[in-house]
Amino acid sequence: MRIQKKICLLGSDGVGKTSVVVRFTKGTFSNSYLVTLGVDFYEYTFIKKSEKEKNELIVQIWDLASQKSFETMRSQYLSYSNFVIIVVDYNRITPDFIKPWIGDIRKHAGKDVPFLIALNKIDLLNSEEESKVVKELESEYNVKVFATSAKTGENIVEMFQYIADSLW
Ligand SMILES: Nc1nc2c(ncn2[C@@H]2O[C@H](COP(=O)(O)OP(=O)(O)OP(=O)(O)O)[C@@H](O)[C@H]2O)c(=O)[nH]1
Ligand SMILES: [Mg+2]
Repeated sequence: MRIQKKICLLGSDGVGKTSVVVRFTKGTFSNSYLVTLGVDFYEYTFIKKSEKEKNELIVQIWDLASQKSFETMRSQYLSYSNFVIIVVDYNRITPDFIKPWIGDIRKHAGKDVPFLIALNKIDLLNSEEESKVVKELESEYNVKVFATSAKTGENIVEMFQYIADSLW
């Protein structure tokens, strides 16, 4: 069996959307910042083998630009998503950096489309603070939160694996 699913990455400028998906699909990280214009596409295949068969889950990952000027384009790209990741920079966790994206998911992807928060750049935070912030966000938005670092790779594979498990 082969199935194909679509995941979108949303979030404010410079939070690390591209870095997260590049870390996952290519295993690399760059300190330099290159703004995403429009959308970038990535693909990854998850394989699950049983005695009888080999199953493949092909995920298309859409890395959506954050700028206001791409709003119309972004809203169209969000449709038919099976899962959305909102990437948040741990330095900027006020509702302004989260709520509008949840609104966009509900409006353009669909009201039942699942999403989670990647609390990124966690390499710059100590672990005590990390678990406190994760708990606060989880209870405030009633959503699963992964503390990630595209730089060190922390929780990147775990997060995509969690999503894949929910999509099979
Ligand atoms: N320390 C640290 N820096 C990160 C991490 N993720 C991304 N960065 C840095 O943050 C900057 C922005 O990263 P991008 O991945 O380009 O951000 P983006 O969300 O794709 O930005 P836009 O395309 O403009 O929306 C770059 O300089 C990255 O190197 C991380 O986990 N830790
Ligand atoms: Mg980008």
